[in-house]
Amino acid sequence: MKKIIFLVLVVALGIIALLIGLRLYKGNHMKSMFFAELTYPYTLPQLEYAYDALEPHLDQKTMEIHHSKHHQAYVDNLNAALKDHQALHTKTLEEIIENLEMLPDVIKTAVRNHGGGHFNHSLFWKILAPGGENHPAGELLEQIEKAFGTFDIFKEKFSAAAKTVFGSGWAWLCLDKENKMVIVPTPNQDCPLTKGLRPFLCLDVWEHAYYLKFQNRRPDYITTWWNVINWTVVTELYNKIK
Ligand code: MN3
Repeated sequence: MKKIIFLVLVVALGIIALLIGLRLYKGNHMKSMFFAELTYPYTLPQLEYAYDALEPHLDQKTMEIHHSKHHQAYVDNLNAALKDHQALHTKTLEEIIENLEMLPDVIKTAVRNHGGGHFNHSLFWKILAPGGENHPAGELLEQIEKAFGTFDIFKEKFSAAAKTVFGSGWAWLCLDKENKMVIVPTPNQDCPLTKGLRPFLCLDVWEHAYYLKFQNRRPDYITTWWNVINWTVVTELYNKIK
C-alpha cells in the first residue's frame, strides 16, 4: 500500500514538474532581445525627448516629420499587412523579422519594408539623446578598439559605410553569429536581424532623415549625428545581446 502511495506521489510530482516546464517554455517562447513590447497591433513609440532636443544637430522639423509621419506610416502599413494573419499576432516583431523567409508570400515584401521600418526606427530613436557622450567607455570601448583598432578608425569606417549606402538605407554596428563586431549597410528598410545579425547601433541615411536641413550633404548629417548618440543605451543593448 505504501508503495502505491509513493508511486502516485512520484507521478503527481512528475506531472507538476512537466506543467511548470511547459509554462516556462511557453513564457520564454515569445522571445525578444530588443523590444518585448513590439507586438500586434503596433503603435508608434513615444520619444523620450522633445522633437527639438537634438538641436542643433538634428533639427526639430525633421525629427517631427520623421517620427510622426514616416515612422507612423510604417506602423500603419505593418498593421494592415498583418491584419488577417492571426498566427503572427502572438509573435514579437523581432521574431517575425528574423523569420522573414517563412512568411506567406503575399505579405513578405510588406513586412520586410514596414516591419523593418518599424523595428529600425524604434531602435534609432532609442540610441539618440540630447548632448550625447562622445564615445562609450569600459568593455564596449575595449571591444570596439579590439575589432577596429581605435575608436576613431571605427567612426571613420562606420561613417564611410553610411556615406556609401546607395539610395535609401541604413548603417549598422552588429554582432555576427560568431559574436564578432561588424559594420553592415542595408538597403531600404532591410533589418540585420533577418541575416542573423544582432544590431546595437544604427544610422538612418534615408533622405527623409536629413534633407530639410542638409539637402544633398549626407556626409555633414553623418558627422553631426555622432554628437547625439546615447552611448549609455547602446552599451545596455550591447550587454544584453553579447
Ligand atoms: Mn527613417
